[in-house]
This record gives sequence, C-alpha cells and structure tokens, in this order.
Amino acid sequence: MADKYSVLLPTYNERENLPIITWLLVKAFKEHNINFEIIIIDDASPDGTLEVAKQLQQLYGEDRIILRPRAGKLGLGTAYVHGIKNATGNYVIIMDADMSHHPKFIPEFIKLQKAKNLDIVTGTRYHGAGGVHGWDLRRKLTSRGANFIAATLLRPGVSDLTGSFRLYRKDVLAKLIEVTKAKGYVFQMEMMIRARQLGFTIGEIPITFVDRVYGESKLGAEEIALYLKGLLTLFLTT
Ligand SMILES: Nc1nc2c(ncn2[C@@H]2O[C@H](COP(=O)(O)OP(=O)(O)OP(=O)(O)O)[C@@H](O)[C@H]2O)c(=O)[nH]1
Ligand SMILES: [Mg+2]
Repeated sequence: MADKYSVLLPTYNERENLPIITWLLVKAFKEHNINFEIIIIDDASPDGTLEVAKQLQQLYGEDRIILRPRAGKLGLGTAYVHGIKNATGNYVIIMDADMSHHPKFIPEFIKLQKAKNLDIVTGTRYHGAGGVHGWDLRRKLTSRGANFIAATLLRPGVSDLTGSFRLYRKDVLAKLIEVTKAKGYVFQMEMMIRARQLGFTIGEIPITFVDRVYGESKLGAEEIALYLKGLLTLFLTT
C-alpha cells in the first residue's frame, strides 16, 4: 500500500492564515509526489474560519480537504483526537495553522522517517539550524526555560519538547493520545515522554519557527503556571 499523510490542522480564528498554509501544504506535497489529505478541525471560530475552509475545499477537492468542525472551542488535545478518528492516512502530521510551522519542512520529516524507519519525527527549534523568529525576549526565555527544565528533569533525549510540529505513524499517535493525560502546553511534552517509555523511535529535523503574523497570541502567566504544574506531575509520576 502506498503511504498517505493526513495533516491535522486545528484552527481557531485563523481565517487569514488558512488559505496560505493550505496553499503551501498542497505545493509541498505535490512537488514531492506525496499522497495527502488535510483535515481541518475548526472549533466554531467567530471570525468565520470555517467559511474560508469550505471555499478551500471547493478549490482543492473533497478528497484533499476534509472538514471536521466542532460546535465550540473544546481545546487542542481533543481536536487531535477528533482529527485522528477521521484520518485515512497511515501517517499523521500535526502542525499549527498560524504559519509558525512552515510546510516546506514536511518533505524533510518524511525523508528522515523513511531513511531510519522512525515512529516519530519532531521539528526542533533548539538543535542545529533550528530557531525562533519574531518572539520578544520574554517569550524566548519562557520557551527556552520550559524546555530546559523539562529536559533536565525528564531527560527525554528530545531537544524540543514543547514544539507541536511532528510526524507520527498513525497507530503510534493513537497509542500516545490514549496514554497521555495532560492538557494544554504540557500535552506535547508528555507525548514525547510517553513515546520514550513505550520504546518508540524519535528523530529530529531543525525548523525555523516564525511567530504568527495574523491573530492573537495568548501565552500568559496562567499558562506558564499550568505548564510548571504539569511538568512536576510528569516528573513525579513517570
Ligand atoms: N480546533 C481548535 N484549534 C485551536 C484551539 N486553540 C488553538 N487552536 C489552533 O491550534 C494551533 C496552535 O494554537 P496557537 O494559538 O497558535 O498557540 P501558540 O502557538 O502556542 O500561541 P500563539 O501562536 O502565540 O498564539 C493554531 O492553529 C490554532 O488556531 C482550540 O481550542 N480548538
Ligand atoms: Mg501559534
């Protein structure tokens, strides 16, 4: 059976970003002759993201763009669960729709996965040519600090624990979602820790992460406190 890649694209108020990210995804897949589908999970965005998604479906076809909207903002963790249920590919790519994750890296993820027969390939901002653009010092320090503390406490051997641009074998992702308890920012980190525990193989591709141009950021003190709490829970329970 030929490989197929299902991209899970959760959206909340991404009407400006969605057409660009979709165009770039289609371009990257077509240029590399990769079979794909894009599953858009919109949580009733008040800005009308779903209307834009419907237009994109008309443009690119119902086999390429799949819409799985939900009636309200139910959060990212459950959006992935909802998305994976509808995925027909044997590989799943998780990424943000706000242009922070550039689709041009996906062919590199796929190449590495195939070369080493990996279970997971994660993008990393904190290794090799990876990096972050457009964040102020506070946000950079927060992210660096979050990764540093997690790496020190949990020693996972993954350089970017809080990132969310990743390629998974579908059955591996399904298993990880099943055993992962955390919500919010800790979710991505716990997925990597559980992956290690379960003996899954993980590779890394350096990515440049660009801060969102359109839309609002919402990382505040509350998220940071929740992150630290979640991290400690993981440390004490794994
Ligand atoms: N379906 C769904 N998507 C969400 C929800 N919250 C965020 N998203 C989407 O998930 C992705 C990541 O969320 P972001 O808001 O970019 O989170 P972030 O990158 O940590 O923060 P900023 O980019 O700085 O705002 C984006 O594509 C969002 O549109 C949600 O509750 N439901
Ligand atoms: Mg973002």
